[in-house]
Amino acid sequence: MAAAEAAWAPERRGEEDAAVQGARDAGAARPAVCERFDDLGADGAPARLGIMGGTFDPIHIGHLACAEQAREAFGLDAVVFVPAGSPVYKKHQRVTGARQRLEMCRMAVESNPSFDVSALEIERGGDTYTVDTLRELRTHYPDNVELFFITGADAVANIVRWRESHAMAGLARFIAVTRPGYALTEERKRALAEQSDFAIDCLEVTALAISSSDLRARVAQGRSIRYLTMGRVNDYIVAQGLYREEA
Ligand code: DND
Repeated sequence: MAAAEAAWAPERRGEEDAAVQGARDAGAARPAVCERFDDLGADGAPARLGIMGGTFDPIHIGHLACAEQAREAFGLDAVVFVPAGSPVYKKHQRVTGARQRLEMCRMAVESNPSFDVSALEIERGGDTYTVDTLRELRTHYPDNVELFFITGADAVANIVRWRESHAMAGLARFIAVTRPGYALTEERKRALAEQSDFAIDCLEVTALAISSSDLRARVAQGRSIRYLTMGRVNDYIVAQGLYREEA
């Protein structure tokens, strides 16, 4: 499939984020982002990096398939999964420890040479906001690397309420993937375009009606989640006794 070309608002490209510029001017050290793709774009050639943010509690094949299909459709050179350290919007619910979620992500992506995992949101500490992550990535990678934040259509519908959403709009392009139960209707696409200055590209991916909450519930009920996530992740969940006591 040809790389999807999107309606990226060109006027935003040249808009420099003050925090990114400040960090670059100060010669901020480039903290490592991930193992496989830290040097992406270092040769000066144009490159595209996908960023798959999530709580990943636990990661499952719905996440992996949507990242893979976004990679293919948008000609992304790599996709980095970034598990949230402390998702602010999930404070009212129990979230598995960051290190365990990170470990599961690593196990899930290991067989795909185009995928990697970054611990930057976990290592940053404090509440996790996507704008901080995008600024870190924008500071780390040279301008010839274009950033694409991949998100489900359900999450993207609220994106204007995310912290500093206006700044986020200038830091990356956004890929909204369809998710069962949340169709990207023309009306919704129009509403998104009208209420924000984001460059949001919609992508229809294979419908997989899988969610982390469903996986947790299954484990708590003693049911199998084999094939709903990668084999090693399944084994890890069993070995660590995760999700057994989920309500
Ligand atoms: P979730 O907790 O919804 O992720 O977080 C998604 C991202 O939004 C994270 O990077 C958050 O830090 C960020 N966020 C949310 C709210 C506020 C702010 C930031 C802020 O900065 O203010 P999940 O682990 O539940 O899922 C990961 C992604 O995968 C989501 O985009 C979800 O919609 C998508 N997804 C599927 N897509 C297609 N088919 C399926 C899917 N299951 C999950 N079956």
